[in-house]
Amino acid sequence: MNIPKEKLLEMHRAMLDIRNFDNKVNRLVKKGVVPGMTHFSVGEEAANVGAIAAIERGSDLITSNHRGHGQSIALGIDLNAMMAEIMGKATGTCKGKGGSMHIADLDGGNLGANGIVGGGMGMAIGAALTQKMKNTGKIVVCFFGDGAVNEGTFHETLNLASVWKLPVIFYSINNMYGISTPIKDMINIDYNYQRASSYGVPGHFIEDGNDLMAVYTKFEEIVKYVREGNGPVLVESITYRWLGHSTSDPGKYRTKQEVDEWKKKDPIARFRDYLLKNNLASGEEIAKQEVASEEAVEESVKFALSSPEPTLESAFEDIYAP
Ligand SMILES: Cc1ncc(C[n+]2csc(CCOP(=O)(O)OP(=O)(O)O)c2C)c(N)n1
Ligand SMILES: [Mg+2]
Repeated sequence: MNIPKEKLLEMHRAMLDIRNFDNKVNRLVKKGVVPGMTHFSVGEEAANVGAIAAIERGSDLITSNHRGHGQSIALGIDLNAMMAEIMGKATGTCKGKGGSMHIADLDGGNLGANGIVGGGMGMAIGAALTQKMKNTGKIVVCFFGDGAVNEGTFHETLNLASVWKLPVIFYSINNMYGISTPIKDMINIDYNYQRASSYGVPGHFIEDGNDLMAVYTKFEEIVKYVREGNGPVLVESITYRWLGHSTSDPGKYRTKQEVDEWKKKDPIARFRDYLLKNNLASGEEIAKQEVASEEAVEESVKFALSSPEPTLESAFEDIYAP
């Protein structure tokens, strides 16, 4: 594999930022500094970063779901503005009116996170139709969880995207639970990607979604296929969330042993070992990134804490499109 070193380190850094950022937000929620519900991407870093590293950042588009921190960071959002948004500050990406579940970054190609399970799918195919009609050459990646595949919109949008041959990748990050319900109790097939054939689209499976290189190489292949105008693809990767569904989850539906087993498959440690073993980066370079990432997250907290609250009048702004 011939991936420039700069790109490898960029992916490593993005995974570190996701982990450090979300662990920090988790601590801030517990301290009462962050209001509202938050859903974390810790443990799912490779499944997010590998996919986004294969698209054209700043040009291609994504939609995401309630667990969107990982995608936003992988796409290169400004961490200060993201932390401010999560704290409801005026300097946030949505001027503090969206919070964790509605992070959007239109300049970066992030059409927005979404609190409605399956809610990003209609947006994704609408955006994909625009790209096709305007011949922009851009593609859309629609991120969702394993729990979203039994929503009606999954079937409707996959079908329509297939019929209209839209440039969209439907990407199911399968962390094996929808809140407390195991996926095996929700579907009577082994995996979600197997549904692709019902809609006449190719289905792809990434068995080890904690292997960054496996996710990235599979996505490179899929992105090329979709960009060439061949229509949509459904892809699924298997990973695991280390933390609760949200900050209010006591986690009684799974054992500590199961969580510990998955922690041994840590996507960041594995990629670090891969870089070192193959002489693709030095220990010093990696350590430097680890420190820089922690500093950037601390900086984002300082920025957010010292930012102003939105004014009362701003509640009436940005409601209608000009
Ligand atoms: C339409 C709708 N139904 C139910 C919910 C409540 N809900 C929030 S997250 C979630 C589970 C989603 O599971 P999954 O898609 O696997 O994503 P994960 O949280 O595992 O990343 C549910 C049922 C909702 N937000 N929207
Ligand atoms: Mg899930």
